Amino acid sequence: MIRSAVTVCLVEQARRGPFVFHQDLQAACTAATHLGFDAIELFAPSAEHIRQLPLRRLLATHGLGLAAAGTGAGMLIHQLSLCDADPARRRQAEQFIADIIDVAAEFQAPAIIGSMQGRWNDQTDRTTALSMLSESLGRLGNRAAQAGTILLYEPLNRYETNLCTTLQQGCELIAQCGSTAVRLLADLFHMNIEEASLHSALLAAGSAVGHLHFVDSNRQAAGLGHIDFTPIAAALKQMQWQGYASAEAFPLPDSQIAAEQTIQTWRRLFGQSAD
Ligand code: LER
Ligand code: MN
Repeated sequence: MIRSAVTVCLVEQARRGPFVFHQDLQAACTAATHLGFDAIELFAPSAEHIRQLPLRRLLATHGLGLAAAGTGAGMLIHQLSLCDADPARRRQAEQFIADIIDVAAEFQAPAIIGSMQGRWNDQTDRTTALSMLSESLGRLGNRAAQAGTILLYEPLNRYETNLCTTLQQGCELIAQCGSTAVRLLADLFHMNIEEASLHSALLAAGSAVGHLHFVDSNRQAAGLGHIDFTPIAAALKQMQWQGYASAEAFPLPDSQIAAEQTIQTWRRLFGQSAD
């Protein structure tokens, strides 16, 4: 079953970021549940912040799950990354993510490593950066497995990372990281920039795909850009893929309309009547 999710951002520094709902968790849960989403995906400042939220109560009263928790605030607020040249900063980056893995696991949800992967640069060459990232993915994946969940690794487009930009590169990285609990997050916005064919890339990655950022070519809600979702949905059905299609889109023209547009497209593609 392909379930629907919608992003909620509680990070002040990401107020203009590609998240459907911003700042007000309760209002976001109310809107998500009214529209029929299965879950929310949370982008929060830290694990400690998540622990202080009334998250369990809000999810329970709205009948929602937690699809995943982002870790990008570590980069955005603290400029941490898993391939920092400074070993102490790398340890801090890993700890920041480990804490989010632990709290997300309490909700049976995975953490996402996207921007926290970092970039290679003058201090850290590409091979060294990739091996640092791979070692961290191995340790963090094992931690996720111990906590009863998986870890999501997200290839990003070339303007956001210079490490892995395609699902194929992501597959190679996670295959040699030393943990079997790491899966790929396939973000259709990044894939639209980097992949020759979105549906072929998904089919080739197969069971390595653990989560989808369900969004259009222009980072707006699915249906508001030029991605052809029909072959993507067919590929996911052919793969018998199970997971969340989570809307990581700008709140354009506003949060409510972006959420409505997403769920309409999700229903057309994955709703029961679409089978
Ligand atoms: C940012 O472009 C993005 O896709 C996030 O999910 C990465 O942290
Ligand atoms: Mn994404």
